[in-house]
Amino acid sequence: MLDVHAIRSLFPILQQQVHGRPLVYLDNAATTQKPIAVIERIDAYYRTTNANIHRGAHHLANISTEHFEQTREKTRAFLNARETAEIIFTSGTTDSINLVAQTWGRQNIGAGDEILLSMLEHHSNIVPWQMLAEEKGAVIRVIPIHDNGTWQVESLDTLINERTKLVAVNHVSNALGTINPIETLIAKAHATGAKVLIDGAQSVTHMPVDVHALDCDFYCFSAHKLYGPTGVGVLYGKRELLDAMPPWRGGGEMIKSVSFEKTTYNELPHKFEAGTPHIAGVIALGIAIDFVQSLSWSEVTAHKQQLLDHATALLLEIDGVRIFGTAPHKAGVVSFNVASHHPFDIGTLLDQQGVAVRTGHHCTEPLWNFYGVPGTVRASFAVYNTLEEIESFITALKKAIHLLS
Ligand code: C6P
Repeated sequence: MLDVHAIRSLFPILQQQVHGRPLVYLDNAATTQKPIAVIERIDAYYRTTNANIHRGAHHLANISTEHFEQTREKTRAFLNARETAEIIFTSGTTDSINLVAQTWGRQNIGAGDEILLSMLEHHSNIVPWQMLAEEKGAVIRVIPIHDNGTWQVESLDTLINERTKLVAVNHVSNALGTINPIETLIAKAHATGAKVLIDGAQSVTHMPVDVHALDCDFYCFSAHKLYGPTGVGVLYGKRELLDAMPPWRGGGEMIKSVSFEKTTYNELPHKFEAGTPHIAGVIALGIAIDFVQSLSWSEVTAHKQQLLDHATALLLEIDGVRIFGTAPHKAGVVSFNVASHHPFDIGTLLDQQGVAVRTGHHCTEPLWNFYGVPGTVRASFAVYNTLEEIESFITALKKAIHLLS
């Protein structure tokens, strides 16, 4: 089994008290905490090798470039992409999705074409497509869900048709934790020639991802949900698609040559990486990937399942609790409301007892419109959470309910 206490000792932030109580951090779907090795790598970069990459002919620039490119190779291996040219560094999942919408999307989506999303999408995987659809006269369609928060898979046969140009869905729902059957969807989409973008923001910490085996066309994630720094994201794309896509942001690094008459563009992946990137952040993502790879996936998923099962069982013992998202396959997320208490009130009272959760719509407003509630309280788990923390959370929740009643 996972040595959770050894893992916890690697995360300095977890050792502190909040409002006089030991911190119980259950807001991991929003962002995970960072192991000391990630924090120290950022510090070491600025202390010893800070220099702009890919341009200097000097020692520090060469070392920084080498370390930056090492993370690209680690990311390639982590996702099992075929080549490093298929790994683009962005500022996060949101940025990765916008990149695809503004390049592949503007090039390939026209009037009357359909973009298929699901009811479970984060705003980051809705709004960029709406903006594109508005500009092009394209149509957004939505995979409906059952009450338990799973896709109505049978609807895919009619929703995916010859007008569907793109299907863009998340692998794991941030709001409910549902693990979606993307393999089935990818096969159906490809059968009609549609491309598939997977929003992997919540999946890369939960399970091994093999983009080659999945055969998805694009896969996006954020470093900060994978124990890495904020401000760094990844876009994986199949080389043939990335090669055919026009660049998006113009500037340094993404060009081969510039004159006032004509500019030619750089090779992949640099074509999509205009300007100075978050060099320290990308290098530290490499350390975050090392951390995740040092753990056993089967132990990580088993541990998170245990946390989820324990939290779910204890929540269901409390009068008035309604859990949203009861899919048979879930990642470590539990979203709930208690009677008519406002989620924000519950969250505030939990915070006062040192328990950090997220409250509100979790950037999935259409989903809460489906359930007819404005939002929920959401607890989300990471490898460093313990069963004792789940119990502290439930004790604090009971106290909060008592104070509100
Ligand atoms: N979800 C949450 O609390 P960025 O902000 O670009 O790193 O990630 C956006 C994003 C996209 N898709 C999914 C499925 C996500 O969960 C998120 C981020 C956080 O649920 C912050 S809103």
